[in-house]
Amino acid sequence: MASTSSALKRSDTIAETMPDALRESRFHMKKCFASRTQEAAVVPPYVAFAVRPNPGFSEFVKVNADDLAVDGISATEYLKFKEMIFDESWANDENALEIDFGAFDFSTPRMTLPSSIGNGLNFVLKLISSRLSTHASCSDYAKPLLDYLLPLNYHGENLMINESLDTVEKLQTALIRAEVLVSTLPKATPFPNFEQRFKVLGFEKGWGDTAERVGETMRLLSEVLQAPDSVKLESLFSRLPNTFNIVIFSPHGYFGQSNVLGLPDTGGQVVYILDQVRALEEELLLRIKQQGLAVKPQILVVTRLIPDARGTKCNQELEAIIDTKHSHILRVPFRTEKGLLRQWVSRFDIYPYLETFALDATAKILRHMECKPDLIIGNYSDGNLVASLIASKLGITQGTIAHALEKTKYEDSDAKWKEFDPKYHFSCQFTADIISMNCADFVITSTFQEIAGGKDRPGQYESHTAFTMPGLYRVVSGIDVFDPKFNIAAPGADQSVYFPYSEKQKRFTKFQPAIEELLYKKEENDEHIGFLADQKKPIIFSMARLDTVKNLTGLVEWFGKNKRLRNLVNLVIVGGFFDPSKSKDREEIAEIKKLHALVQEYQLSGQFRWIAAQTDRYRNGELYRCIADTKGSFVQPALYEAFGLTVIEAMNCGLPTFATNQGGPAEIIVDGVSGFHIDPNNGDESSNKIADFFEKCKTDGEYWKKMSAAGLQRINECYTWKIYANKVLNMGSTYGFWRQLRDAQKLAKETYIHMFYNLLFRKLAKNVAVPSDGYEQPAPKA
Ligand code: UDP
Ligand code: LCN
Repeated sequence: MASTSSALKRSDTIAETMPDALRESRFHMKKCFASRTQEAAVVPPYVAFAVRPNPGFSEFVKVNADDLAVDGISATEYLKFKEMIFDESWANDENALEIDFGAFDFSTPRMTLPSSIGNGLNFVLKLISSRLSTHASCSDYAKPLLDYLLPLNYHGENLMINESLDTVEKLQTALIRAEVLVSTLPKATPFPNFEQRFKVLGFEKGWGDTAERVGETMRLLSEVLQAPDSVKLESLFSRLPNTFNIVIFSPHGYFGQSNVLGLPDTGGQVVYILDQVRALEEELLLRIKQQGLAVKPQILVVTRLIPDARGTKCNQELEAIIDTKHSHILRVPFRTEKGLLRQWVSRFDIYPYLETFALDATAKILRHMECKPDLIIGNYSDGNLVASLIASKLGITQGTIAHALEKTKYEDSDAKWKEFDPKYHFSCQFTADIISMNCADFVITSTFQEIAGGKDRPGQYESHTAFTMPGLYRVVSGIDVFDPKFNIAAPGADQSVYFPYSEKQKRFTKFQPAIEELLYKKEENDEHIGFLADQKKPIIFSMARLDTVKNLTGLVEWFGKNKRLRNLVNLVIVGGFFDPSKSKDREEIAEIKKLHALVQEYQLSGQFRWIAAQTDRYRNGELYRCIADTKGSFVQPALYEAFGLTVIEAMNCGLPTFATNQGGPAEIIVDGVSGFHIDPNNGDESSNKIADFFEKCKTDGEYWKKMSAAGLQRINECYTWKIYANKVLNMGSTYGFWRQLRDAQKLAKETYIHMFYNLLFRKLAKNVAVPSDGYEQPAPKA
């Protein structure tokens, strides 16, 4: 725990200040414990505290109840106190298995400023420039960069430089000559016109499509070779022709393009991955064109093939991704010795299949792409594990994404793992998570809080810093949130679907009659119940899966209770089914029943419309805009939301948005500037905040438009897929070089991880039951 120990060295550590404070002021101590203490383990005569003075920092102290002596303790000591409560003999076992990934990172410089968390790329670029300058006195200071450029190729054809430029000096001299040549040409001269003259100097394709672009790229490289700096390095890495083929793993759920949203384990992650692919392909095509190459990029989303596909296309092996030219979904079935599994399996039960899936997927990917991918990205625990296995086997740069890690969702999910394991198999999942976090060259996150949390709540990654599963293993250093592998690249919303209500000529008018019915038709049917008597009122709107955490029932209750709000607006929600017997999900059934009860209790008839879950994103886009036409707003009331795609969809459509202050939306929206935060645990305050807004809109004719425009401005500045794709491709390129610079260290860590995987994960995965029937035999090989 490199970061934590550096935090402990500060002169105002809790351990140092607490004894005085205890003596002097009970008030201050109470305040300290109440606001900063995450956990306390009482093992008389000690009380051990895990204290979190700031996001990303933790300290551990023990207080002796007899004499109030306070001592700082290590993570190991603290975790042992905690274990005493759950499994005393394990806590006292001198040989209990302890995992310390940090031990392999001692030579990796760490960031120290909390404000740098999530901006690892920037830091790594600085590290690379200092590495490349350290040996500036000797001639081969930039050798690692040359060694990286020399093998660049596409299907065996050299790119950028050929083997004649095998020393840095030769490269520098040739660059000067080539720059002179290029400077004599008109800027727009196409590369093929001077390709032959370039070849003679040792240069190949890939520098640019025109003389101007080629000249710029050469100048960048010359400047980096002379004196590297992080800005020039980033520009250079964004131009290198090193990424053409990308594989994204997302095995769980129903991964498809239609009729899948709302099926078990299938939500915003699928929307995210598909939009991500479109954005990455667009950016790749642009980069390839600017590199002057005629290469077809390929992006494959590799998921599970489900023979019992429930009316989806999840039983198709290959499916082209809509609105892309070269990207596909490749589905690979789960295979056991009994055959190919036909049915869907929950993401919690998925672990026994992943190793064989990774093997089979590798063969299919290599056959489909006819080469190794350049970049592998995993999604969620299962996808990340598979990505790690394949990336380390093939030696490929790896990024991971985890939209919502499970560990923080359940209290004491680590210490009580034995209780949870029969249903959730957290022993497998948390093991898979720390394996892939440590394997990954870079981690893509959507928000800062996902990494390091907020004032009161630890981040999803932060919760893997030190934890214990008594009887299994104790992690004293799982991941460090100051590791420069962490990057924030927030997703966007597809702007060809979610665009402002005011762009009249683009509006999907064909949906408007159906939407008019959806919102206002008095008769109830399978798609909508309830009705809106006063159609002139603005609508407050929400759309989500009908999970407890999404809190749609909370919103309905707030509305029901707030007369002022009910007088100002109507409420429309989209989610779930109306008939609880149609659902198989316990949580959803409870929410459906609760919604019906709330409609009765608060007599919402005439002011509330409930629309069933929707699957057509084009119609949904127009629905958001129709709500904007009523001068309404979007409300996202979740108890916790990891990111919140609906928030940015609504803001893209120009809907002023109120969203939960618990999780990602608190970062997406600047409260009172580009929308509003609401507290899901304080319904009265939240519903009054919404009512205040609509009252103000009545007196200030411009207020609604002002907030709508401010939301859009926020989106265009920070939350677009273009920004995302650019960042992620720069990560792939830069971390690809960085891993090469740290080859020996990476190998040592990989060996440790491999041992951990082999000795532990495989055994745990074997303990997860697989269905006894429901298999089919694979087709004989052609
Ligand atoms: N969505 C939908 N129909 C519904 C409910 C949600 O198409 O009935 C879409 C919504 O537009 C968004 C995604 O599902 O694109 C939900 O993503 P979000 O990040 O808000 O939540 P998640 O479901 O991933 O927790
Ligand atoms: C999963 C979630 O729970 C949402 O908060 C995210 O918006 C979605 O994935 C996409 O990242």
